[in-house]
Amino acid sequence: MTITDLARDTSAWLSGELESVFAKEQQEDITVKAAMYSLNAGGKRIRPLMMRLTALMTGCTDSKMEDVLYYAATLEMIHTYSLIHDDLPAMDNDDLRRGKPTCHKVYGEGIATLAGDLLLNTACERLFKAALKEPGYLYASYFMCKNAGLEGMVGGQSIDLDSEGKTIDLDLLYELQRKKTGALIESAVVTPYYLINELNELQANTDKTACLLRKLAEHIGLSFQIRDDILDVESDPSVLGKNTGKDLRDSKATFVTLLGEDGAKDRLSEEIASAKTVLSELGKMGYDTDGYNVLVDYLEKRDS
Ligand code: GRG
Repeated sequence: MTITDLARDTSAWLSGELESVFAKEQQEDITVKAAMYSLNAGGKRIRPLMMRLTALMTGCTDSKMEDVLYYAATLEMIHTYSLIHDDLPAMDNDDLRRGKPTCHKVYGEGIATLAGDLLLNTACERLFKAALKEPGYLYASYFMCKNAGLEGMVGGQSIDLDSEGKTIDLDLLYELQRKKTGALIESAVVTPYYLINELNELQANTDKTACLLRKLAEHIGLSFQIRDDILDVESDPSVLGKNTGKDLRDSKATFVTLLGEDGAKDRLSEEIASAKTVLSELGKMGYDTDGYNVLVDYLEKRDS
């Protein structure tokens, strides 16, 4: 099994669900067109890939797998909304995303703002709908919403914007990244297990596998972000599908600006090693961790 196999299988698994998040008759609406433009513009689909891996690793049945797919598409909608808004002139002001012109470059700022709103709102509708149909999914739906909000991605972005041009310390950088990037990755790694076992909050906080999955998510999230910071200084836009050198341009604090390139690479190696230690603990519990080991190896070296 290689990362290419995993990415191909995930993309095939996800594509039909993503095409149908808006009904045919809704697809005439300009905001829906803009949302679908960004949703289907490609992207690594790394969060859905993690959701599939957790589901397969923790013994998902076929019928539950359909629900994991529904939640995977929903998380990809939340992620895509964040990218559309992040690219707006009022935030990062970017014209290239996923190798294509950004949403506002194609549809204008107003429609792009609405497209992001629509993706987030529709994602929340889907989470409510799933929990109405299956009350055992209520905590999983709540968890995914919460991780997108102030305790998660929005909170991280808020610290990020507030820190531009300022000197921040490593502790604040960790908090920023844990929220901005780590929270959605935690949703990806953990939610399938909550769904499969229909866990409530107390069970989610005490179950041994759930605790290990959250630990794994933390190390994967940091590995992902540190590599992202390294790629911003080392990569080429044609490979990365987005512009590079932005962190320096915007005077952003990153693992590279605070630790230097070598220091960031050392931190990345430590996070990868910690992720592997958690995987070996999961392995000792009888879980097949091969897929996650392939993913973690990829995160250390990914070039896009
Ligand atoms: C607007 C609330 C709000 C949040 C924006 C996503 C985000 C928060 C900012 C984007 C800037 C950035 C570099 C974030 C950290 C890493 C990250 C999330 C990169 C993009 O995710 P990938 O690499 O993208 O998974 P693809 O296109 O492959 O899906």
